Amino acid sequence: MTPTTVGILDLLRRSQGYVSGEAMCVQHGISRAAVWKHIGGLRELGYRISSAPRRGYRLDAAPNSPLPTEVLPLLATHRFGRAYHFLRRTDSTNRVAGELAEAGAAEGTTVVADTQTAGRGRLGREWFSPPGVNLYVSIILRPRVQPVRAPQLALVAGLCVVRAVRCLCPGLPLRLKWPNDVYCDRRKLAGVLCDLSADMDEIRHLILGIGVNVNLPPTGFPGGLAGAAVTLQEMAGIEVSRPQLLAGLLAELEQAVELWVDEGLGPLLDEWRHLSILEGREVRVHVLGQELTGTVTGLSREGALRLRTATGKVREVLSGDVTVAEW
Ligand code: BT5
Repeated sequence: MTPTTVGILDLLRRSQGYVSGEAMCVQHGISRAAVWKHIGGLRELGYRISSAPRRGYRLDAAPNSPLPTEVLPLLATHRFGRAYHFLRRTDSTNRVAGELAEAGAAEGTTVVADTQTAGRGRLGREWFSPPGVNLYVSIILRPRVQPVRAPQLALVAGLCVVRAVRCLCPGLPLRLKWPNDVYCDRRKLAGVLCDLSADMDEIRHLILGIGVNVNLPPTGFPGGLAGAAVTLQEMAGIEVSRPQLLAGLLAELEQAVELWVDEGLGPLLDEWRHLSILEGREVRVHVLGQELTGTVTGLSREGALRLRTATGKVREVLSGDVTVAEW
């Protein structure tokens, strides 16, 4: 979107009713034909704009889309989202953010896509990323912490998703499944993917990727996910604003990540444990090709999953994939 298109949108937003084409021409030093082109561009992005002879143009509705023009005015952050890259379609926002990070992009740089053609989960799995309905976001982090702490960020991010969702949709039965899932009503609502680039003792950058199912109709999931995945709209019974949810999530993340860098997981642990769906459950954990079974006894201060095995030994797992034997 060009600065002139943004300026025209601003004019429309600030006016209660119609804005004359003439006023737009004068303000931006452009022709009538150019105004028409910019209005067309905004309509293509989903802005509903009426036009009436001799009265001009009126903004009737903005799209429920994480366009920069919708998200940036809502941002309450200092760094997160301040450099904001919106893509209508890409393979994976984590890949794009990774490239930007390699090229030196600042911490907090945020990449958002309306749809992903190769959205990634962990361990080569896929993230279903249809257009027009959900959130797919990746944020570049450069935390000054030891690389061994990096997996903790998935826990921090999951908690931030819960906090941001609660602000817009209070009362939902949101839970966290170690290490990186947000659940609602025993179905997966959101997932977190951290891509780490590090030396032995320093993190170069970390890409924090988050996918949230927002307004997809329940029938929109493919066969394998139906019954296992859930959306906010289905649970809350309302269409949820993607720009508001994203702005809220970025604010939660900026605050929580700063706290985590300074003080570790400690200040966040009680809330996390309270939301954990795994406490006391029989689980199988896949770690580096091995399978551990046992009962979850909690989370360590470092964010490791504590498991009591059949022999009574307590094991701590730093990262892995958990399957619950029985809900
Ligand atoms: C995750 O992996 O949960 C991490 C998902 C991260 C997605 C974001 S979107 C923005 C950024 N860019 C990317 O390319 N990725 C990140 P994992 O724990 O491995 O879970 C993957 C599994 O979740 C899949 O194998 C499916 O079973 C399930 N799944 C896939 N798409 C889903 C969806 N939209 N909703 C719920 N479950 C889904």
